[in-house]
Amino acid sequence: MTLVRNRRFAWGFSRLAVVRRGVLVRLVAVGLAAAAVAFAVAFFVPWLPKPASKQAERIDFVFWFVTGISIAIFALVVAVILYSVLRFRARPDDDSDGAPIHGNTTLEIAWTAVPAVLVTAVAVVSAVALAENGHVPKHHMRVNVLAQQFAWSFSYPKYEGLTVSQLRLPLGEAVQLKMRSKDVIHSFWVPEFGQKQDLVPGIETNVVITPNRLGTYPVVCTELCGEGHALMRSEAVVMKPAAFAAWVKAQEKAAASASQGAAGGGAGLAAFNSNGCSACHTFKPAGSTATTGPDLDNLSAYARRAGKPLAAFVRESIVDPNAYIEKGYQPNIMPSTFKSLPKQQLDALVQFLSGAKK
Ligand code: HEC
Ligand SMILES: [Cu+2]
Repeated sequence: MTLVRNRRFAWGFSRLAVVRRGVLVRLVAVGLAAAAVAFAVAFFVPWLPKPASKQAERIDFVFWFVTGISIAIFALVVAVILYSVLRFRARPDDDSDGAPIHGNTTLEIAWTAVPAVLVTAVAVVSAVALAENGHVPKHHMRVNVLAQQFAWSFSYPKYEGLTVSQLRLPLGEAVQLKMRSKDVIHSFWVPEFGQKQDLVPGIETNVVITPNRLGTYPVVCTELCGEGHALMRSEAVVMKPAAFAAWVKAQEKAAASASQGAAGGGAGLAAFNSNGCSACHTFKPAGSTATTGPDLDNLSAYARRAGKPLAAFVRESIVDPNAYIEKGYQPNIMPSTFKSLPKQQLDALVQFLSGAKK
């Protein structure tokens, strides 16, 4: 049994021009109800994180622009369908054919032209947002991002290559991230910043972020990059400019005092940070607190358990991470690429890790 007689349906709309006021009122009422439901679903469910950058706000604007148009069209379609299904359905005793009609040219022109205008508007708004987001302001800070299985490191050329495993940014200042990958394709994503950008071996990609909300946000690798992909996380901390400056000072001071302390400390600390070790390991002398790998403050205990002298154990753990696996940790998470580090860096690392403790 068909509920709607097609021809009756079309016939009904061919008379839209002369619809009675009562019909129009009902159509509008159903449309408004549908729009209200769609709006509630779009607006009251937190689909998107609260933006924390100018770029994310532009992306959000495009999103709401498209959503608004979609809600209006959804409401129109629901109103017309519901009304037609009820008003033009065949009565149980009605076996007659619908009236023969031949479409409606005005309607056809309208439902072709209106979507064309809307789609063009969406394209223009998106293109403008994309262009603005890609623009690098003249006054900006540069941060070099290095991705490797499975860690991030961030270095600040402006502060003599200060390298850390947690991205810290001053509020309100445009930052250009210049991104490189050491091994496979990774992808940089901070949901609150809106953008995603792949890091592809052999080329440099970049993204501009102008943070405009204080807070700590997750940095996520959003490209399946190997066994430790899910652990390839860090944090982006947006700080007040004064707090950021103080943080930079403190980092520089820590680096300076480390280089005066244990022999090789400066070089060791630099290697520890620039190779992403601090992204996975807690190690007090480096001020790192990551927990993907074992706490390196307890290295002597691990070495005893492995039955090896401390320095030899540390060296082996770096060049051949799977040789000894600490209980509670998995193999193949720590990168196996460090065996090709320059000898100087390797020596500095071993000294930094084994010399800094008793
Ligand atoms: C992606 C995370 C990650 C990175 C980056 C990383 N490690 Fe590790 N590391 C681990 C994990 C997980 C283990 C434990 C499993 C194992 O031994 O492979 C580990 C183990 C170790 C151990 C041995 C500790 C023990 O008890 O097994 C040392 C020493 C070490 N790492 C030093 C470093 C140094 C130095 C760097 C930088 C050059 C570094 N790690 C980079 C994750 C990482
Ligand atoms: Cu990755």
